Amino acid sequence: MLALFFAVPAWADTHTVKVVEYRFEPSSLRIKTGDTVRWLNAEKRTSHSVRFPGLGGLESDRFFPDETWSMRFEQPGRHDYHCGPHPEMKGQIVVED
Ligand SMILES: [Cu+2]
Repeated sequence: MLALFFAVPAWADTHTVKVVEYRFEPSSLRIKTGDTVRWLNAEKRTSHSVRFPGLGGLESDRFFPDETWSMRFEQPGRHDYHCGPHPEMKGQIVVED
């Protein structure tokens, strides 16, 4: 039997979180290890960022309406995040094994 291995598994998925009216939608998202999350700014004029206090404060650049920012999750666990300029905007990514 022939087995093939890829750095990025063929089954890895990309999920979209919409940023709209100062909320992350969905605010809680469950994904699999290796999946990518893409944040889409669906606002009319406000820019946002995504910041992970648990990942050493890793923060995206500000992204503007119709722009996206993507990140691939390699480690299982729960990753809480918030918007840099609007810390009251909160979300979480739960990465399953
Ligand atoms: Cu924001």
